[in-house]
Amino acid sequence: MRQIDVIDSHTAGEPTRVVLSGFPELGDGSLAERRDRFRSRFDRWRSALVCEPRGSDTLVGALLQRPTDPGCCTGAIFFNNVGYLGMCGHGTIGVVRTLAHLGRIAPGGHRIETPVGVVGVELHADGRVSVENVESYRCATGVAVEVPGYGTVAGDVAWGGNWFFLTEQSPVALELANAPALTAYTLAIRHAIDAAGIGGDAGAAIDHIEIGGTAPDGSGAARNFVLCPGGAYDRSPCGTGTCAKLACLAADGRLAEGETWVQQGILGSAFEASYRRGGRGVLPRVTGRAWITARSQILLDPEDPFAWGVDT
Ligand code: PYC
Repeated sequence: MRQIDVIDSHTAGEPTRVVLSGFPELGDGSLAERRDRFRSRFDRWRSALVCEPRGSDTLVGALLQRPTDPGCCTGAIFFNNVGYLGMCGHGTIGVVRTLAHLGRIAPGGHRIETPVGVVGVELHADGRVSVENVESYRCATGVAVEVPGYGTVAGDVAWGGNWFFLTEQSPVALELANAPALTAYTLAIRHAIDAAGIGGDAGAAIDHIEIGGTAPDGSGAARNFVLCPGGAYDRSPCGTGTCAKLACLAADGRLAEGETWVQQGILGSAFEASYRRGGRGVLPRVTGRAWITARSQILLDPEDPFAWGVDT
């Protein structure tokens, strides 16, 4: 049987599975090249690691890699139930917490290489983790799309390490009880923007839909609902989605450089975020916390008909 060593954690409720060893060698080259090799030659390992029966639609995998940049403590390739992510904010916080759990890093600043660039991270003495993400920016504003059953929905297209369509229109309150309705709505938006040919830079597919609003408790706190590429909603406030949101807030003059933005997700758990100005957009910093939930060995039994995962 093949054995793969993993550590599971959750960041603000959203799970991450860090793959430590037992994965096939992806060779040299940039993290983007190795991500492409992972996709073309070893994709069934992705589904074995994060899909049922060992995982779920919400689980994000993080495959640790030798960095090409000697200043980085590790490289990481993020993947989910349907494919690969450029960056993953909650996943990066999970990776840092995992490396700390293993005694591989101490509190302080570190760097992690991803397929979309190097990100800075800081492990705080109290266990919180800050991520200094790749530059995030808005590439289109006031994009209107006809969404069958919902009418015209207007929003922005922004990059936060993944591509997002962000709208502040929601048919229901942003609360967990409405997750099925919010999922149906955001899926309908995604189909509509695909059908309308709306994309990010160079027509890149927009695979995350983010609704921004306020918490239903009357506090006025910012809350979001984020649909992930595989149809599940992010249980956390979505790190890259928070960065895309910062880029839009900055572009609209609604958040000043250095000001703190507290972003709740649909569970009510929160990230704290701020930005510095970048060349095209903003250089975001997002802080959150992850907890280790399991250390285990994934076993791939050649006799098991579902050894390589089930695409539900
Ligand atoms: O935290 O960036 C994030 C993320 C992306 C998809 C799920 N979580």
